[in-house]
Amino acid sequence: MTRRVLMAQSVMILAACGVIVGAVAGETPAGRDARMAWWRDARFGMFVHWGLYSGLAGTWDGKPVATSGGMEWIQERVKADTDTYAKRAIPLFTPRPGFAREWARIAKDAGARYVVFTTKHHDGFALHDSAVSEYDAASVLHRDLVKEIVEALRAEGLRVGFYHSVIDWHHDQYEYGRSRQLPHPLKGQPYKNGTRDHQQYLAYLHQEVNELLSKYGPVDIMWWDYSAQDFQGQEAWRAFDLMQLTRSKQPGIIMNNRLFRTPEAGWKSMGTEGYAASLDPKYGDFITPEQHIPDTGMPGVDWETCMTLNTTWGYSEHDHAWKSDETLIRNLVDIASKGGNYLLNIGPKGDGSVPDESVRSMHAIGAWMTVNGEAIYGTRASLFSRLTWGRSTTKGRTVYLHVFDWPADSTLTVPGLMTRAKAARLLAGGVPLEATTTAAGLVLKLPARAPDPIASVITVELDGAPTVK
Ligand code: H79
Repeated sequence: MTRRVLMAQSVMILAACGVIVGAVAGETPAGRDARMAWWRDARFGMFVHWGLYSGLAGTWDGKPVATSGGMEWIQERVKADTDTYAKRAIPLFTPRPGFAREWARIAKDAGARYVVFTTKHHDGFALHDSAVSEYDAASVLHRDLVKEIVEALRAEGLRVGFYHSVIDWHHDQYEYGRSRQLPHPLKGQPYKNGTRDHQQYLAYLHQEVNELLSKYGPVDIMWWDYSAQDFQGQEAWRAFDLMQLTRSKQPGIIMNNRLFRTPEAGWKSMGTEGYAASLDPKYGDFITPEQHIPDTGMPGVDWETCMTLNTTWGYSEHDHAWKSDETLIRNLVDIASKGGNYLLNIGPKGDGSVPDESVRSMHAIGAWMTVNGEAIYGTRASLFSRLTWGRSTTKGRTVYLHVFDWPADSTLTVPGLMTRAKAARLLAGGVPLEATTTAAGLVLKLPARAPDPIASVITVELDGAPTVK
């Protein structure tokens, strides 16, 4: 018996006993840091929600389903069974050639370092060519959309993540009656096909994931969605087996915490704001505040805020509540200053094209990042608990000051920063600034006008490791 077989057996025995081995068996803290390094440095990613719901665009029976909220949930919102939904949605899902290259360019131009896209959302429609499903892009369109998207993203040098819903509103063995908290369009109704066997759904789910991790080259992120307090983890998804499968196929992969819903896995409640600032790595690599930025950083916990540009994830023609450039850029800065990542969503239309407003917003972020990206990429959380005029990030002995409110008297104080400054300059154009260390902290003399009305960055090179009193 080889050592490897022995190890595999002991893992199985431990798992069977309910003793869970670490997220990556035998991974040291240094190994984990190395695996997480690119993601921690990236700070900014683009999320894409795109599937059958995109063509419906928030409209059912010729009427808006809502003017706000997630229209990727339209099947659930109108309580349609999967056949009714598919019949209406499939003819409207018409990916035009080259759509993925447009996404990749938008992400690249915005300064995003990675893209996470929906390989399957709750409606159950798979964007790849699946051997275990006929509810997939290959059966319906004779295309492998995952392949097209991955190739386009790689061509732009972007890291690739798969959003994969473990909730499934299509599969005829998915036992939606097992959870009161997880949504299903037919919730409360008896199974039309008599009894269901959730284990059959799980075999299908694992097989789909296996395909996704085997056929498209390296996958950088697996973004699971989602679990409930009353149905999660091993019971609901055979989660530890799913994670082990994922790691065995993609050793360097980074996974979120959504196969679980417990405090140890970073959850406080069923609300998407209900995160806990803790995460045992056996439940995933990062926690996932949704549509919400935590008030403070969380030392020792990796986190990523995912957020929409308007209020829906999947495209809706009725949602015009677009966030301003100021909000988006300041959100990115705020998140970086707290040591997190920003995963910002676009919802392409049924033909794959991206709404003009989204293209414009992503471009505005990119324009800011072209000048100021140095103060975001590869930085760490602020050394200061609160700055009245803006935010700060750090990189070694460099402190970046992101000024939101430019001082009227041209004097900026960084309270408590006692380390002497070797040099200070505006990141835009490199204009040198006078910097003096005083009893109150570092005092900078600024030009009268802010270089950027949204966030102007000042780089301060310190004489030694920063000390803040
Ligand atoms: O994929 C996106 C959402 O569809 C999914 N996670 C992100 C990344 C998600 N699942 N649950 N939730 C978000 C929270 C539930 C929000 C709800 Fe609603 C509010 C469910 C019903 C009201 C938003 C608005 C979804 C449908 C309408």
